[in-house]
Amino acid sequence: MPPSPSKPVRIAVTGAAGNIGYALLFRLASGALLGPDQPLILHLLEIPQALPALSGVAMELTDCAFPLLRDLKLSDQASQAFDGVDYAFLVGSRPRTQGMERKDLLRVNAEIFKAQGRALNERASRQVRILVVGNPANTNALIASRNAPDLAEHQFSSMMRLDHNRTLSLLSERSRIPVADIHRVTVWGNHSSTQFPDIEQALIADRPALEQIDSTWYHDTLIPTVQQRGAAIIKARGASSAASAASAALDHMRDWIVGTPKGTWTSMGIAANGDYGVEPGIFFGYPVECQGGGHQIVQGLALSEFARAKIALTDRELREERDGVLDLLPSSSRG
Ligand code: NAX
Repeated sequence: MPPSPSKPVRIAVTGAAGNIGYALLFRLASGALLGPDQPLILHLLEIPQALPALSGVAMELTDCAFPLLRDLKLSDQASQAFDGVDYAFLVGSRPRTQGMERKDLLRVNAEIFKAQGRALNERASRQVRILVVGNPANTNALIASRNAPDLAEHQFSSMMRLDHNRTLSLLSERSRIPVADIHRVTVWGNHSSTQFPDIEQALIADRPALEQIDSTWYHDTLIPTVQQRGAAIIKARGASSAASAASAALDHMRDWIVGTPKGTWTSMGIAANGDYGVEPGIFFGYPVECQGGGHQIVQGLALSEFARAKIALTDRELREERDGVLDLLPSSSRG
């Protein structure tokens, strides 16, 4: 018997004509997120100037004749693009241009994510899951979430998974143990150079990582390499990491939907509730277990003084980012 046709799910991608969009859309349409039996409709949002480029991407998607791809909707209006969507990848954002201060970048993007939060609140499925990739991702997620009072805070997340995957991969290279046998890595805090890739709880082939990895390499090589990896890729490639970011976005969303394997966890930016001394409300990279479509912070980890200091540093940066956009943050009371 052929599988019974299931209802298509609706997936929004913003910044769909950009680099990450180009790496993400074809994998989504081929079933990389929800498997080979789940049809989907892609809702693609761009700014008006990028609609011609987006129509080219749409032609290519059509030319792939993906059996799962039932429809494509292109728009420059967030309210149209988010209509009824079950999943939203918020990738599009304004890049930093020459002479632009970091705080100006924060402000222009804050306005974008305020408007998109409102549109998601009005138009998305009530069960929508939202992943913010566009930088500054953690604070953009905070803004979108606070401007969507009818959706729950836990429906929003920001991407730390690229940093998490980079950490796994460096550990694998160093220990010569496959990535699949490395567990309990965490990237805490902001997706920025203050992030803290933490291997103090990690297991490599079921044994503590710190018994196998020397602490000098951990402190002086692994941490700065992960923190600076984005810049290193731009320098080498002349363009930012797009394929690995798209892959990480799929990993993030898939774990959220399907669950993290038993005995391990992933890193996700989620609204802090004070756990591990982090300022409540800010979106912070935490060790997270996903189950039954939800996520929760891993509890009870014993943190070293070194880890606490690193977490405090990235927490401080996120508070400062939040303080720069306070006027765009309605109170957190939700409907
Ligand atoms: P691109 O500049 O190639 O693409 C961005 C696209 O977003 C453009 O096509 C632009 O027209 C569109 N856009 C701008 N404003 C928009 C709006 N209001 N609504 C809809 N679309 C809009 O950048 P790309 O390399 O794709 O990166 C996208 C974002 O991901 C950047 O902010 C980047 O910094 C961020 N990243 C985040 C990562 C993370 O781990 N959280 C890692 C990768 C990446 O650096």
